[in-house]
Amino acid sequence: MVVWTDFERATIKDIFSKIDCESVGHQALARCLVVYPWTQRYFGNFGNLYNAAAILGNPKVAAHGLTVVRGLETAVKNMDNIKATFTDLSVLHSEKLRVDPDNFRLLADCLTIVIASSLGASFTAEVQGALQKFMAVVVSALGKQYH
Ligand code: HEG
Repeated sequence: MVVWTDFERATIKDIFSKIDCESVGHQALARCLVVYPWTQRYFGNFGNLYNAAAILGNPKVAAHGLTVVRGLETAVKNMDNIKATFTDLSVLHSEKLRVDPDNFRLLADCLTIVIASSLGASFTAEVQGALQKFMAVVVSALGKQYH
């Protein structure tokens, strides 16, 4: 089981209470699709992903970005049980969506970058440490049902 310090718990809750979930999700998913273009293959039904402007302007990317952040919020509410919380989501990504689990880290990094730029100076090294630990646990949990 993951052990969280009081600082880490408080920091993660604080980050998710402060960020604009819609904007962070949208920007992060758009970045993922631009920076790592092979991730576009899972979103064949999203329509126009032709270039960075099209990706950013695509309402399905915005909507799905919010869905991803809502998923993270579920993990924030269940910090002592993230693996179990994400069992079904991991099965879905593995068996139905067939997402290569290496991609979880790439999206997690994009989320971290967007959150960092939205928090500005308050995104200290210690805050980054807490967020990256949280993302690592999420990435691990999402990859747990792959076999
Ligand atoms: Mg995934 C669906 C969360 C990474 C591709 N993703 C979903 C859903 C959630 C979610 C909550 C909706 C599940 C449902 O309908 O029951 N995804 C989620 C998280 C992360 C992640 C928290 C990592 C931080 N997803 C991820 C990555 C890819 C991907 C890296 C592909 C590169 N997700 C994907 C696709 C769908 C979901 C294709 C279905 C989208 C749709 O058809 O609307």
